[in-house]
Amino acid sequence: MLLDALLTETSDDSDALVVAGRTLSRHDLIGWATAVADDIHGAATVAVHATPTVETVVGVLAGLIGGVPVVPLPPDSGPAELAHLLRDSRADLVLTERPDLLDALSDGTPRPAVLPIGRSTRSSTRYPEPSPESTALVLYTSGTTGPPKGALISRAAIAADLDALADAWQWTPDDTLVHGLPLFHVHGLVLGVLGPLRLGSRLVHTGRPTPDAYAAAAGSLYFGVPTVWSRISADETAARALRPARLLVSGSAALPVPVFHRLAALAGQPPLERYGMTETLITVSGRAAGERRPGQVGLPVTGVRTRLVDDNGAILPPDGESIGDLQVRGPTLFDGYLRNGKPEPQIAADGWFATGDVAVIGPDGWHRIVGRASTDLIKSGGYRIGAGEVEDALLAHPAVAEAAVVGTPHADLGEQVTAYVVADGVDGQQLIDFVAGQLSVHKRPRQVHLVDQLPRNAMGKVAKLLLRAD
Ligand code: MCA
Ligand code: AMP
Repeated sequence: MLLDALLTETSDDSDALVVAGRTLSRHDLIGWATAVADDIHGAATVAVHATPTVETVVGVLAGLIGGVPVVPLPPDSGPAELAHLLRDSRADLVLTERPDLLDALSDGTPRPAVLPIGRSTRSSTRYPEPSPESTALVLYTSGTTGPPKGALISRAAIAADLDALADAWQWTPDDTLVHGLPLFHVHGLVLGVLGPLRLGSRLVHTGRPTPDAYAAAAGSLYFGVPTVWSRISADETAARALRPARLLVSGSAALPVPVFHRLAALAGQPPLERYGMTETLITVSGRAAGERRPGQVGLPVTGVRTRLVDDNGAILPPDGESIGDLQVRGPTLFDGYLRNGKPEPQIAADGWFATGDVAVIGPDGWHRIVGRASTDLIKSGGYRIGAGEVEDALLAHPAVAEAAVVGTPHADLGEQVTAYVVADGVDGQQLIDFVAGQLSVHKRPRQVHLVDQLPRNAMGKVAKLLLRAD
């Protein structure tokens, strides 16, 4: 059961939840979310406009209590993206304080009903726990081509992952978790909100993940993407303020080795790295009681198995040298992508899922992520961005003839979105603004190179490796 501990807890916790400075007790959170569950009960799927607010936590919890699958909507989604998410997920209800949000929808898009989360009501209805196999969340994530796909995450997968992480990180009700990550991804929402709700720890969400806010929050357990840790490590006062913390956890992208060492020196401990993805949740991690190794992401968590395969599918030895495609299996895997309202399974009959990441596994089981097999998935500030989606957005501009999007190194963000465009009568900033009018902020290219032609291989395919090397 996903939330049994939360919902049967009799002792109140007056500051169980703090989001961007607003505090809710455990009783108030449950009473409010149950009232919203009364309102949404019977909906097929509910979308939650996932601003960094207590309302988002209440809306998501309401879906989980009432057994309605939740689609978190990135709050900065552009109109094209928002229309896709609502149409593809078939959400029949949107929880938002901003009903004007749906004005962005074009005429052809069916309009879901809109409900504000409100504050005045409390309910003590008791709902039966939905089946563990039922969908808790539909998380939209970028593929190499086309618009984002909805990954179906079951209640059982979330429960299994959170319990495995509680074990790996010695995460208990005595912890105060601090982070300021977006509330529409696995990192900020599943680990960062459902984790404290299931495991009973306090949560302080800082609104934004700034070094000052992390330093002021006095937590025992901190989550961040590498860009957050890099910014903290560059701010000596903030980094030193984290010395009393029990555990700093980094994930969603590779943590640069210099940041690992700088935090070790300033905060008194290096971050513990862990690896995962939307489709698998967190599968590999260091251990709170164990060693930390720069550039390595640890060992499979409880219940998860991993292996490396070569291009022909042959299994490679965990010898610390063989580089192969990482596959994972276990109870934390998703149930497929949503397609025409139904799950489209992605997991092989033998239970293994191909992550698309390239890795090395040592004889002692430690994993090192070498990179992604495809150049078409970019990680910028911990956000996963599909090159194809940004290319489609650029190609929608009438002046653009051809577009190729790649990730190029960026000191703060890991990678930045860089576009190579063949166009006539338009400049780079106009194209950046044009993409921003359709997609989320972080999907905008940071740099646009206007070129006469794109490099192509003998098959006519754009040679992206040449562009990345530029
Ligand atoms: C951004 N800006 C731009 C452009 N892009 N301006 C012009 N052109 C552009 N192309 C603006 C922004 O709007 C912002 O403006 C300013 O530049 C700074 O943006 P940025 O450098 O991106 O910094 P930021 O806004 O502070 O964001 C950094 C961040 C953010 C906080 C680290 O990237 C973030 O929240 N990342 C977390 C992603 C995440 O949670 N991923 C987890 C996925 P202004 O200041 O005016 O607003 S789940 C996952 O990966 C798995 C499961 C896992 O393992 O966890
Ligand atoms: P997302 O779907 O946004 O969850 O992104 C998942 C991807 O993020 C993975 O497939 C990896 O490429 C990358 N990733 C997550 N954690 C790490 C990590 N600790 N080190 C390197 N890459 C990571």
